[in-house]
Amino acid sequence: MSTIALTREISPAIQRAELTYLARTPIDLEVARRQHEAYERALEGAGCTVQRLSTDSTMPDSVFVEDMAVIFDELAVIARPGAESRRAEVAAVAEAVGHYRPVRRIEGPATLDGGDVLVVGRTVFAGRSTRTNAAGLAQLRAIVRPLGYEVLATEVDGCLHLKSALTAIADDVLLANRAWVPSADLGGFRVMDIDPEEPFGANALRVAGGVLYPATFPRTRQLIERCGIRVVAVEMSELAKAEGAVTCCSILIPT
Ligand code: CIR
Repeated sequence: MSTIALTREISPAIQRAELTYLARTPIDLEVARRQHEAYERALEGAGCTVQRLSTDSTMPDSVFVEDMAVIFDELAVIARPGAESRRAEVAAVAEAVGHYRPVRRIEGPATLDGGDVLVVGRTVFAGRSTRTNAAGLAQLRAIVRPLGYEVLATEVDGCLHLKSALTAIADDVLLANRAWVPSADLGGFRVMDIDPEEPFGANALRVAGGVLYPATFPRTRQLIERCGIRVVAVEMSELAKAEGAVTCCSILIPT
């Protein structure tokens, strides 16, 4: 089995990226591009084949490709981003994903961002956030429940997306900042809590043999490693200024 990692160029307009919880600070485009390339190399190092989509200045947030689609074994759900400024990003991602999976779409007025959906085996954690509304969750559930997925919906409170607060680091282990998903039903999963000094540390990207993880959270990194999980550290400091993290910058498609 091989995995396609769909990525997307950083827009020259990244300075105009959507911000919800952070104040705007200048992003060094060259540094951001270098970090993004290193991220792509790390994905290749983990055995993925990177397929990078192009962008333009009408799509400031296009690098955060994860928000456009959610991949299941059987199909892909094409999102309808909660931020109107991001809706132009959908078309090219849907087209690319359509080469690998049949696609189903979230239809307006429902909204859903891919960053609010975490698939772990047959369990789907789905967050209601400033981007994903109840209708979006209902459409997602209607698409995947007949396929045998259990959807556990939760409120996201205090961060942008569900995956800012919750990701998987192994088949049966979640990494969490529970302060941002206080009412979440975490199923029967083991939960590793982030180090309290690193509130943004719950976003890890699972790839073959380990996780890609931001270099900026050494305390949580140690906790993950103590669990016997291999961590490949990546620099995400520039894209973090646009509220991006490691899962946001790719869509992984097992083929
Ligand atoms: C946004 O606000 O949509 C972007 N500036 C950041 C998106 C990050 N995506 C993610 O967490 N999945």
